[in-house]
Amino acid sequence: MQLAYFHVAADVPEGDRPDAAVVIDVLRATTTIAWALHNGAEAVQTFADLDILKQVAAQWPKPSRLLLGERGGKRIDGFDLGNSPVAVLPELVAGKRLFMSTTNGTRSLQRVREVGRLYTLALPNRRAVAEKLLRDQPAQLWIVGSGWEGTYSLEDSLAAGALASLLLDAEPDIACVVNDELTAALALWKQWKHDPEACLRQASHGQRLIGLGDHDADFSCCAGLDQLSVVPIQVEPGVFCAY
Ligand code: 3SL
Repeated sequence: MQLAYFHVAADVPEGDRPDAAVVIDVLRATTTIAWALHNGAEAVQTFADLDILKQVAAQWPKPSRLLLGERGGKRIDGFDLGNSPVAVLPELVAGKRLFMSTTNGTRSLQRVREVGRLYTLALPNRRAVAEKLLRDQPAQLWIVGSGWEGTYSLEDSLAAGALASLLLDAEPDIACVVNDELTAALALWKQWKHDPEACLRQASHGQRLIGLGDHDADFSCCAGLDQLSVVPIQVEPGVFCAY
């Protein structure tokens, strides 16, 4: 299994397609997706473009849909929920389709939506995704971060290292690192693995969220390692269901 990490969607090579890809947006889109599916959402349908989201969502029965998302960390006007993983409670999301758009995470997902096997990863479902990959055995795996408006993010790199470290430990003779970005992510994980929340808080997007108000519950949720067994898997373009 060849493992490569790309900091942001724009770094993904054009015209190439791996056997599998994992998209990460630790703060907070892929953490919210994992918790929403764990809490019984029927699916999370992701959009980079807000107008398309609104058109598609309008065709879904109103009682079984929720609009969820943020721009610049703040809930989008008229949407039911922002992008907080602690807000996707079972009593709100169970049985519902969540129509989601976020500043960076859903753009990354859009960039690799043609990949045959596409998953989302956050720290809470890191082990579940790793175990699924070990069963699938893709020859080539892309791990794709979301960053912030095209720039590097510490927290996505931390999670890329966290995933790769499990895969390499499980299969030292088969899994191999093929780019320096992933080597650096592994070093980052080694540095922060005993206190991932501190890393999330130090990250520039962590600082942005702190500047927007109290996000303590979000930090603790997003940093909670290996708590969920859910693997969000793309079942049709942009639509993720629990595996
Ligand atoms: O950038 C994104 O896609 C979001 O996850 C950012 S936020 O944490 O919801 O502000």
